[in-house]
Amino acid sequence: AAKEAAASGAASTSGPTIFEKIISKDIPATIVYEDDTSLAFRDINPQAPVHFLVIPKQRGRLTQLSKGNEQDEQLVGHLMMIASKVAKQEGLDQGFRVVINDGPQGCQSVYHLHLHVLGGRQLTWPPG
Ligand code: DGP
Repeated sequence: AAKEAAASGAASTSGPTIFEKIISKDIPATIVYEDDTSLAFRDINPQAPVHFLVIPKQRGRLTQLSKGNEQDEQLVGHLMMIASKVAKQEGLDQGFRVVINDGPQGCQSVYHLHLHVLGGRQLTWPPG
């Protein structure tokens, strides 16, 4: 927990993130879905047999869910539907979890909005 807090505490909350380089294909990622507005790719540090992230492709605007406004409703809804669509594509027919970490206490480490989708094992509740 201390490690996670340190990691999120050290995260920069402004400027380009590593995800921008994944969007621009400057650094590799295992992409599982892409369309005009969104990208889904496997998490580099998977917490379940299936663990991918869904992110908006628009550059550096929405850093975290709590910074969103009415203009982002359609985008956030789209990301949610893509999460479900790719979960199906990944064979998660027994269930899965969608998570958005927001801010330091939410343990957010990359300040580019992203949905975590986790599945492929029995998940437990509550999360840490
Ligand atoms: P969060 O703590 O919610 O901000 O999660 C950020 C996630 O991003 C974390 O689970 C690890 C993942 N991640 C960080 N850097 C990279 C990267 O370069 N490639 C990939 N595929 N995932 C990354």
